[in-house]
Amino acid sequence: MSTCPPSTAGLKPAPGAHWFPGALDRMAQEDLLSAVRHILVQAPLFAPTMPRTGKPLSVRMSNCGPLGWVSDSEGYRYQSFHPDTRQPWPAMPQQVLDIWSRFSGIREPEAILPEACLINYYGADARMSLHQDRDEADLTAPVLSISLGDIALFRLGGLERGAPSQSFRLESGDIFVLGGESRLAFHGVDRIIPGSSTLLREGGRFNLTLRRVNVA
Ligand code: MD3
Ligand code: FE
Repeated sequence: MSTCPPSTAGLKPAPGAHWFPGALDRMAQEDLLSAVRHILVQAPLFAPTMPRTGKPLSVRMSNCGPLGWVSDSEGYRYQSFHPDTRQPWPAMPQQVLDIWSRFSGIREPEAILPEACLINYYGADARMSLHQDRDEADLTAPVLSISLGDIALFRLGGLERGAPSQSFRLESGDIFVLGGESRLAFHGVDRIIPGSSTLLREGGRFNLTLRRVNVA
């Protein structure tokens, strides 16, 4: 398999941000989707709620890998088991680990592996409001996102909430890597475009987000 490091390919919308439109061809998307479906049999999508208010998020979630991100009235956290089934998260599939090694920009022999793969599912009306990802102890490792299904209108801002932002149409098969100065950038999903992809028979969008949580 060829390597495609962020320094030599893809677009660079902000320092430390790398966008690889069309990184995965249709066959790779279908193969990854089937791995996701298999995970969701063991670890079904759950409905996260906001800390304090208990208001449901519009996105549904699951995870694979040693740790998974969950949110409920107790707060946000990483934990090793599904909040409803209490079962350990399924292993990260090889396809996901291969994508990390090709696109994360982390060079051998560092071999820093992702510990969490958050699976977000967006139905037609789901959104994700502007936020920072800072629940990880290791904020030096990049975050890698994989889009499958309908197009998302993704917003990438700066290090402060009010900073100017850029909007991207993330399509099925796109990979986005956020490292360096962009690791703590505000970001969100304004909406998806229902019916813009034929990948998911039920419509909507999966986003897989690979993260290092603990300092290696
Ligand atoms: C920019 N997910 O799960 S992925 C999330 O499309 C999340 O589901 C969105 O934000 C989604 O936390 C966006 C792209 C992304 C992921 C992590 C980032 C962008 C990021 C971390 C820092 C800056
Ligand atoms: Fe995020």
